[in-house]
Amino acid sequence: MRVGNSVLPLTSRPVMHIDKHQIAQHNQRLEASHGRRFAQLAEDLPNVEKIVQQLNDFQVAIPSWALGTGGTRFGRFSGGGEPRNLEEKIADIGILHALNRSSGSISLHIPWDIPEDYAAIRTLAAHYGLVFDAMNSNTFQDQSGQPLSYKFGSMQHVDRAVRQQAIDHNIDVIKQGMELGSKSLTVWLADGSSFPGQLNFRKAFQNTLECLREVYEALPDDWKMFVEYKAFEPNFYSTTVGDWGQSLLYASKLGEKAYTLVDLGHHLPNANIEQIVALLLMEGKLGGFHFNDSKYGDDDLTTGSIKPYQLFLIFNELVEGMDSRGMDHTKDLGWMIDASHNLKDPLEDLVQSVEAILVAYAQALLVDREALIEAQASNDVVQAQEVLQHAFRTDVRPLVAEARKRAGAALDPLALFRDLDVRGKLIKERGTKAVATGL
Ligand code: RM4
Ligand code: MN
Ligand code: MN
Repeated sequence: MRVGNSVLPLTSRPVMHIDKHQIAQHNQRLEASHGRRFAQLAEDLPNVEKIVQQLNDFQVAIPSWALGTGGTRFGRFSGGGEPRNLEEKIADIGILHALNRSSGSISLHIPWDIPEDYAAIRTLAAHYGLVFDAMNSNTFQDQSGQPLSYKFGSMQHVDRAVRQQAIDHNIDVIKQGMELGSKSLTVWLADGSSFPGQLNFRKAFQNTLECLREVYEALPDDWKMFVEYKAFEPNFYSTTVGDWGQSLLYASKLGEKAYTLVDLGHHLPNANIEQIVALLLMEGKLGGFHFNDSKYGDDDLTTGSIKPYQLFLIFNELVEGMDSRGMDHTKDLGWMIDASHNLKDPLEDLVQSVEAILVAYAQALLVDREALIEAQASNDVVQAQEVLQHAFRTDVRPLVAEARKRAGAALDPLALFRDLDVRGKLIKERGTKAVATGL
């Protein structure tokens, strides 16, 4: 339920905010023990300054639909104090960014968060040091007042009029993004079929390609289009952009502004995601990344909560692949968290996800590349494993904390979030019944 969308007048701007003074006080309390742990680690790392700088620069976008309680089709258990509109979502990400200085952008889902006053929204975001990351279109739900239904798909649909509606929506999302300073569009299609025979696969593909082409044509020159794939759900027999091969096929046919987007939860069990990432990077076709973790499918759990080693292995390929192409780690790929917070406080969950991402990134930066190349060249399987696991088993948390400290963020964001009783204050401000738009 959306409760108004206008920019808050100054008098009713959020009272909950974290100031520099509170962060400095918190850091002072932890400084002695942090300093010891960091110094000890730094002693063994000749390139520690570079790594801390890289961690400092790394930013992960937060989706506007991740600030409220997530639900399943069986229920939703809100913890209260959820952001009631786009302004409050921006304020929440502002809190997160103040705590960690690594969440400096927001990714909008249209029509869950339609900005009414672009200039005011941009100003508000800038006030928190935030910019607008990828725009996300939504043709997987019917909206009230929408003339045609997406029940049987959007871009794949047998009816040209439905396809046109999906094209128009995506072009509208691009226009909104241009107003906000975004530079990319993520298209995730729920299109597919749930029963054999329901769909002509070839026609579904061709219809989808034709629609994506029209959207692609509307893309400004300095924009990217991310084609996100997903193995199943909501359709259970076939998905029209079902895996990285299909996504790559669309992206290749569309042109150089189109890329594949990898969402960690969108693979069949045991898929070797690190290999997928390596090959997409090799082809210059990896564009964006959605972080989450899972045990079974698109579980959307906290990043790094189930398979931290896999996350490290993926980052290992990302770093290796980006470096081999001379890519900028912070700018050349779109990084975003795409999780759902069913049990945890969404902000605490996001703090944990960002931390897990930075830890895996730091571990990947520690990998002794020369030793690994040498082990590979001599088929020394044992040594290759040693090299990787040495990095993985290094406790890099002091590096991540040091990067945060230098950026003016909290040494321990979660502890500070709790010490300041951020959620309690948000509940006081917004009430226990506040509901955020999203899934
Ligand atoms: C999908 C996919 C998309 C996200 C939606 C909400 O499973 O991950 O990226 O926009 O969920
Ligand atoms: Mn996703
Ligand atoms: Mn997903």
